Amino acid sequence: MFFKKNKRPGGCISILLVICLLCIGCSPQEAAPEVAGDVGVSKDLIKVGFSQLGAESDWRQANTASIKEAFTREAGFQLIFEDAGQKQANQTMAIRRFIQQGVDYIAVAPATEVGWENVLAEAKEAGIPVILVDRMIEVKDKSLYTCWIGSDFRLEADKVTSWMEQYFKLHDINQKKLRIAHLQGSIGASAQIGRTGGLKAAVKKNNWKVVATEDGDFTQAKGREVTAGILYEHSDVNVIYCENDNMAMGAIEAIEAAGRKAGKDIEKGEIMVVSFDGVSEEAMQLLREGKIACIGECYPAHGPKLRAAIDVLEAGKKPDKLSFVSEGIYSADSSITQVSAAGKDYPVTIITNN
Ligand code: GYE
Repeated sequence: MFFKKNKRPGGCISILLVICLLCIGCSPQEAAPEVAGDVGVSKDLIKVGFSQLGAESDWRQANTASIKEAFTREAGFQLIFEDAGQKQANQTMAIRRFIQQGVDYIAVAPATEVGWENVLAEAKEAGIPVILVDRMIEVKDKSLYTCWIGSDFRLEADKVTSWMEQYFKLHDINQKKLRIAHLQGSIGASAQIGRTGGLKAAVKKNNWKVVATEDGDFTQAKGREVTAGILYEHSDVNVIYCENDNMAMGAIEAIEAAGRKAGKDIEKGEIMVVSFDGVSEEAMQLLREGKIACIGECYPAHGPKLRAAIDVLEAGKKPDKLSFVSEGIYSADSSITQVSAAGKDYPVTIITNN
């Protein structure tokens, strides 16, 4: 079931607000920089409140940019953007503000999977459809959200571990000698849960050994900090499985600061780094240099799909409940051309210098 659009009295309120702001000699943009398209707002603009969980990674920044690009005034939208600084409590407050503001739609990129029942029940009560972007939530009552757009994080991980398995076999690497360090993303986030689940399954299947598991919170700084500690305690670590590229960048900084080398030749003492996203040029450059061995792609540009879902709702129809984006896997190493995950084969995109 999905909710009917709530026709808001907010248009008049917005016009009054603009007039007041002009009267006190302050431009509306200055007063509310994160409200796009509010100058001379027309009643016809569709008001969308978007609660972004933070700005922790390059992926996140690309995601934010895509949403801001899709929801412009020219396209007929007034976007109210709120950044929660990676705190779910801030997202709850943002959603409550959106409800008070009488938005037509609420979009949320949730920080963690649990803890959404109350605030989403309030949105439901107000008749405002909630669309989830990127991460999933765990709620018994699925009618608390209208639809979800995002990635299959477990599948991403299965592709990366399939690449690792093949690499070790093909290059005669003794898998009994693997000492894996695991850098997890923010605990409780779908991306962390899926990517951790994929590694755990591969560890079990192949009898790999994980010597350290740390929360790197998806940031470069934390990735660097925890890797430095891991290398200090476990000098035999030869693989670092990072749940995103920013943590991988931090891990590589720590590897180099410790006088070690990030690379695939683990028999010669290099440390193999694998990760996820493939969004920033910096990460792709590290991939070309062989410092990151492979990256499971995570597609960030959800703006157009979110807009398409709202268009469907505007037309009085029901969008698909779950909408997965399609993703691949990248490496600069040409020895592995495809991976298999969940019973399917996926080509590896070989990244070269050209
Ligand atoms: O992979 C990571 C980010 O939820 C898909 O969150 C997202 C993840 C992404 O911070 O870089």
